[in-house]
Amino acid sequence: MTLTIRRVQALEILDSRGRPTLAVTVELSDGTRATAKVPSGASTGRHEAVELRDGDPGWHEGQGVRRAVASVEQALGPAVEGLPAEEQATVDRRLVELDKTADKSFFGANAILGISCAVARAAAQANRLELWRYLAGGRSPRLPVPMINVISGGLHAGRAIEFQDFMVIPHGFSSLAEALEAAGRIRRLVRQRLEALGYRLTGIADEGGWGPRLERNEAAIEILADAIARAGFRPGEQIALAVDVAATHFFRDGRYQLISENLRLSGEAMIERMEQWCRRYPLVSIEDPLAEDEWRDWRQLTARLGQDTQIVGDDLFATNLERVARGIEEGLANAVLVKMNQIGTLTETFAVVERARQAGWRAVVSARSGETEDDFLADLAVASGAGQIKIGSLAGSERLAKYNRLLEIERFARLPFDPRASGLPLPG
Ligand code: 2PG
Ligand code: MG
Repeated sequence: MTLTIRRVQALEILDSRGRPTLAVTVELSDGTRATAKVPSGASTGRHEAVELRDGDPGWHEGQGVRRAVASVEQALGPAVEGLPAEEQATVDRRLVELDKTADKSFFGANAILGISCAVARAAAQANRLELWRYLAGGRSPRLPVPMINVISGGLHAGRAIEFQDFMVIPHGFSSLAEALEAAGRIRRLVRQRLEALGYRLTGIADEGGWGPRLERNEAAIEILADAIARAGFRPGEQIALAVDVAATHFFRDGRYQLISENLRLSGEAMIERMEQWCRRYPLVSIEDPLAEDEWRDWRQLTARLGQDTQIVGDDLFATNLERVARGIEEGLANAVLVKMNQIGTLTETFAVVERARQAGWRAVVSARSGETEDDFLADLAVASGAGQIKIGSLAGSERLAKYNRLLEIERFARLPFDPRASGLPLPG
């Protein structure tokens, strides 16, 4: 008997920043019920699908999502009721068609994504399949290597420094459990080092990293490289470095405004800085080193660094298939960051990973800076076979839920931890 969608409900809940987001619950014809919770970014790109907020100043300062909740229950939900739950593409297409806009601004990508994910989870549950296995279908699942945030700046840390994420990639380990243990050690050593240098750490940044007010952006990467050495690893050999510059968010009037360093850099100067960092440090992945619409500079940077370094487009592509396709044609990068809520449905998210793969590009499945305890992302990363995941730091239940889910998948599904399969330019 075909499993159909019987009912869709939604609820306004709070995310890791204490801001409203949606939880969507789907009930199927066999009585199965499943819920998905929607993430939310801070450093959002201009080309992302629209996250609908109420704008009512009397409720969460305009950040409420009660209109999106109403859309789910009164328009989108009823329109997918009766559809076959196992036909994700059909359900997603119906949602996209109903919205009619290119950027999902009518009903909101947050409302649409909640339904898309909850339907998948319910269908997996009804089939008694692990979510990653259900989502994988005919794809080859893969345990991803994590990029783990240790130091934060930009919009996630009160703009103490401008570059947003300084991360470690623990790749020289035979299991994810060992890789996480090593990253945890680095995180603690970095804290000790920062305190020894006189920085007072009174809290953590939005993704669980430390957010010290360093005097230069490069200091963050120096401190990371130093901690890796102190932990007894040869930098690069077992643990490599990655950054998310998130450059769009400090680009004004044609210049990258580094207030912490009292500098206003041109695109060319940013490219030179990245080149220098690649020479000095075991930096293997650079995300959004340039602003989202500076295509000429992106092409330049990729031509100069792309051979040995992963160049990831986040705000640049916004998980949008058309933008990724143009980026591939024009050689703007060599990897894509994949965030479900930048585009709004599971089907479109998988299409982006697939397009990247066809082009020989890499893909990094990523959380948002505003997250919930939902661990869907871990299953998505495994199912997509992307090979890389970015969740944030080893702190906060909204991050740990996903790391812990990956540990569970590693242990019980016996998927091997094989960082080489990620396509990352790793040494050796
Ligand atoms: C990013 C993400 C996660 P946000 O820029 O890659 O680090 O941040 O969710 O704020 O866009
Ligand atoms: Mg980013």
